[in-house]
Amino acid sequence: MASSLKNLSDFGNMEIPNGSDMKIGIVVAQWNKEITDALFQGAKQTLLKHEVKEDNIISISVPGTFELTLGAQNLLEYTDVDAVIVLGCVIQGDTRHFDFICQSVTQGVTDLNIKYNQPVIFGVLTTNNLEQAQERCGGKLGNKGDEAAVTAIQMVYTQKQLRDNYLENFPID
Ligand code: DLZ
Repeated sequence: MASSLKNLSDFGNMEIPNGSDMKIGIVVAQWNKEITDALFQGAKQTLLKHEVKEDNIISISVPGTFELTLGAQNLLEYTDVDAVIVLGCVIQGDTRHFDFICQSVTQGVTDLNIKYNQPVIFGVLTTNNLEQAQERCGGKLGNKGDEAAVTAIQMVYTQKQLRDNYLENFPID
């Protein structure tokens, strides 16, 4: 679990499916913009690397991490994306705001996965300080945007496989 042991951009020997037939939405929070811009660049470059077409990457921005859930819901509701990645960065402060935002977005994203039966990928950094966030958006611990992009591709692939195989074996008249 501890990300200090893992580089977020290192996928080892993992087989990563080809994304050329996938459409992916990305919602980016504008709070801590220096960090979330870097997360976005990581996610986008990783999607392109795995052959998701640039025209099939649809991105929108929202004010803060709290708004990521509604941003993702809007993409699921009004576009034909196969998956949505939410990118944000919440840094622990002196008050309990951190806890409420983290709790809200975690539950919100979980609920969307179930409600839409589509992958909504959690690319939110929740750190004690700015330095920890910098390490995880392209620093020495990799980029959580890369990890989120690979996760999106894997989840879309798995879901397509299940749908295609099910229809092949149990065709609907
Ligand atoms: C208000 C707030 C605070 C204190 N901290 C963060 C943060 O570290 N990261 C982040 O993405 N957003 C923060 N916000 C803004 C909230 O997410 C939200 O945009 C506002 O509360 C308005 O709903």
